[in-house]
Amino acid sequence: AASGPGTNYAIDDPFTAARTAWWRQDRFGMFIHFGAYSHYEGEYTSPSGSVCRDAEWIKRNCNIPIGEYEQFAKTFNPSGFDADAIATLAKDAGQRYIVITSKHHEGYAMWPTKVNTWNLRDHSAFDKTRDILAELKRASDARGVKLGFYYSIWDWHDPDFPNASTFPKYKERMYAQLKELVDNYHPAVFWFDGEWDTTNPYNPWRAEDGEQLEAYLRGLDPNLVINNRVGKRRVADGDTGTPEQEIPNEPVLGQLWESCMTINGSWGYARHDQNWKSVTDLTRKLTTIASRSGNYLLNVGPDALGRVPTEAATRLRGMGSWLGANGQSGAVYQAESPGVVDEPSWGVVSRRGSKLYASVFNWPASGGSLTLHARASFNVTGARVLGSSQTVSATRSGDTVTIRPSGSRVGDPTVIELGIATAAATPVGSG
Ligand code: H79
Repeated sequence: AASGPGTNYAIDDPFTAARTAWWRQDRFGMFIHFGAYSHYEGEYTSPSGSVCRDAEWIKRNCNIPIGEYEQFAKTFNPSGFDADAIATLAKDAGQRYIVITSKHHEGYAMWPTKVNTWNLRDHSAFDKTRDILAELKRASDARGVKLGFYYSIWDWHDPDFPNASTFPKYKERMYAQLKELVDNYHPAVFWFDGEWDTTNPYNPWRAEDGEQLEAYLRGLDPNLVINNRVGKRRVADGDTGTPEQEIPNEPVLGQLWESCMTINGSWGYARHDQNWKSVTDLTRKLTTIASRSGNYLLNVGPDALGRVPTEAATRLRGMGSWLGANGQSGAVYQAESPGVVDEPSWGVVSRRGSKLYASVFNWPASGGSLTLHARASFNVTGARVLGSSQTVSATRSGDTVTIRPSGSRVGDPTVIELGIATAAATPVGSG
């Protein structure tokens, strides 16, 4: 593909590009929100004694004066950050890549950047010999898990950001930081955010800044997978669309996509937030996303010491054990939207090659059946319930496929595998 400022990378077709091949198959990643905000653990008590709760937005939403925020960051000491434990957790969860915040809106760099001192090395009580991004890179590599970086374009700390005349100086520093990240840690992904900033008196980010930034990154490493929040043209920017806390209703045609979601209700660690989603809920979301050809980037927020909350770890391992029994089959990894059937009311259906994988959320009552509406001509060649020896029949009549299991469910979701034979991709009704 052509490169250089002004290149429209939408014509570089990320759907088929070699750089996105792994990403299109892997489907499930771990998002990690970790920064100086984590030191508050979601709660700020002002000098007058009033308590304000938030998470990674605590500085803004609780109006913490910058001097106070900087002072508090000096005591940030995430000595419990254990990269091996985190990479093992991701692996056990069946997550094949990790995206960690290298710098969130607060502007605080989580690696020893040489660009400024507002970073975990120079502005904390943390061990000055440690570099958590280097640790996580090593731990991820050792387990075959890919590592990527979130990087906020919007910066609340750098005074040169929200000002047209000084913005070029900010941009130079941002480019220098991104080069440090590429040179030092060789990330697989860049996940930008905050280009949409609407709350500043002045947001300097223009569409051409996005195009130029993307070209710059392609020049640093042509294999980078880059999300669409690099710029302001949305589907024309980057490789991957980024629905946040939502699942698109249909397969998205214009761009590869990845739903990012929280495992409780917060991105950054928040002690007060015990709103943990269940393993079933999370697994249903994962299969739903995969059945619509998307990826799931599921977030955890380590606490002030850098430890992933037990409640999050337990749920991730629960998903991993479900994936161990069902995911390898094609219900998730390498799965795509089936194309040949409509999404049923009782679950979702994904496809890998000549197999359909029906993830059943609502199991039929004894003697009952599940039906699928076919959109193309294919024959059903067989059916089985994963993790069960029960017989299951699947027959097609007209455009209705009827599935009759004979026993009870083995999990939620329970996966039914259907073999299909497509003679030709002929639409229903044309013979
Ligand atoms: O880092 C987490 C949040 O702190 C940050 N993004 C996630 C990954 C975030 N901060 N605020 N918001 C998200 C809410 C703003 C969302 C929107 Fe949008 C910005 C709605 C419209 C513009 C996201 C970006 C959805 C569409 C574009």
